[in-house]
Amino acid sequence: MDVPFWNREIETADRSRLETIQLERLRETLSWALKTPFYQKQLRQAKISSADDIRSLADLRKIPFTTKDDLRLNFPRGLLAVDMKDVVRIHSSSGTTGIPTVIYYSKEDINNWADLMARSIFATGASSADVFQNMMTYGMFTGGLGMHYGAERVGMAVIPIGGGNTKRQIKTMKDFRTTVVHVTPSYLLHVHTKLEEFDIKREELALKKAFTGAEPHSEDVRKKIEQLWNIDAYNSYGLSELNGPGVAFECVYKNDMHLWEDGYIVEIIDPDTGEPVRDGDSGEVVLTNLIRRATPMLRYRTRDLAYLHTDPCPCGRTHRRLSRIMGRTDDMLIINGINLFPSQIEEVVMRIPEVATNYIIQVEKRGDLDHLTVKVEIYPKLFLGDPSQLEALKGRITEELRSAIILHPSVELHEPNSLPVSEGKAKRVIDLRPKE
Ligand code: DLL
Repeated sequence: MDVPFWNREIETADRSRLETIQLERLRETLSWALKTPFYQKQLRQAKISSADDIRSLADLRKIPFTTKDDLRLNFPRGLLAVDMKDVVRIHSSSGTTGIPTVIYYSKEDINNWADLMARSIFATGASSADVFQNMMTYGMFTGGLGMHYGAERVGMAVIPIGGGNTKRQIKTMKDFRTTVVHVTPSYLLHVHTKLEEFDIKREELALKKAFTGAEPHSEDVRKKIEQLWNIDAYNSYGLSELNGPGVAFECVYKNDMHLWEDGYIVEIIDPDTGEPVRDGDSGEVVLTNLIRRATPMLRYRTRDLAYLHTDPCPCGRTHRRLSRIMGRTDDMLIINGINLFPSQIEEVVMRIPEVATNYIIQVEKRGDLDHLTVKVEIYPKLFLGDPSQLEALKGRITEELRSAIILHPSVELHEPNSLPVSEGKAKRVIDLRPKE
């Protein structure tokens, strides 16, 4: 397989070289962090007063974790390390609690981020020959502008269409002969259901690749996207606190995401104890940003659950690969005392060939007990057949769910496009239980 590199030297650097770079950049990041009110206090408590207190990568563990609450409590300038005149971009998110977080970027920070993005794009084999439709929301969300700058750096023809307006998305794909899209997986599946309605056939489009990310999705969702669209889909991971997209990205081999270790230090910890897990075990992803000056980020607890591959990738890149995100420490549902991650349900339903592209998980109280309902869309032709077949399908889905998750859910079958859909990140779980 042809393995393209944006920066071969750094992407294939051996471990000791990468670690040397990491230590040097960690020390720099620490000195920038010490310019912020938040880290001054945080590091003083940990008895760290200068970069000299970090002599090896093992010393990273002396540094306390940073959490989303720290960012919220120190809004708006508690983590700002440079003068406002050196800031060229601000991204902010409001999140579910309504208390915002903010990330500032200097010119150099944007430059570094664009480079990581360009490297990620190149790793998939995309290039300046591609027409790139950026279907992620622009604005404060980092998925739009973050990817945009990387795509321009690669020299792609960028269409900054942003999220939503499905008809326009499809028409634009056709008019400009789009070859690569950047989109949430759930929205890309939804767009496929609309091709017929807008009278456009897949063969009229030039689409070859999709960069999918910003929300959890299983390997079966990737397969569904690839089969329905007849394209290659590459998983892309990132979060606003660590720039945005471009933290980890799949290469042409599509066997999980290279995490750019000259830009970030990754740790996998046990979320309960904060201690590192054994090599290859899963746990919470903790990230330190090595190349951002305006808002340094040390040991950020992402709440995302994943593991690191320990075996090398055939592409020759030495940067370790992060698995698919299996869930978040804060999206676990407790149903009648049983722990359940929404991804466990997705894995079951998306494997069933009759299931189409969308599903919803609903939890409610019935008397004293929690009740789980899984609503799935199925392909329309199934509604035309014998109703007993629908009953049989429902029974099969219920049975497969029951054996995978122990709980006994109700299953509802719905027609395509009847369940709510989002043009950005999907909202899969509706929890109607009263808040305690
Ligand atoms: O979602 C940044 C991004 C944009 C990544 C475009 C990829 C593509 P936030 O809005 O801060 O930033 O949300 C970050 O989304 O902590 C994960 O829980 C989830 N997430 C992001 N990418 C993936 C992925 C952007 N590939 C949060 N798989 C993260 C699973 C993902 N979850």
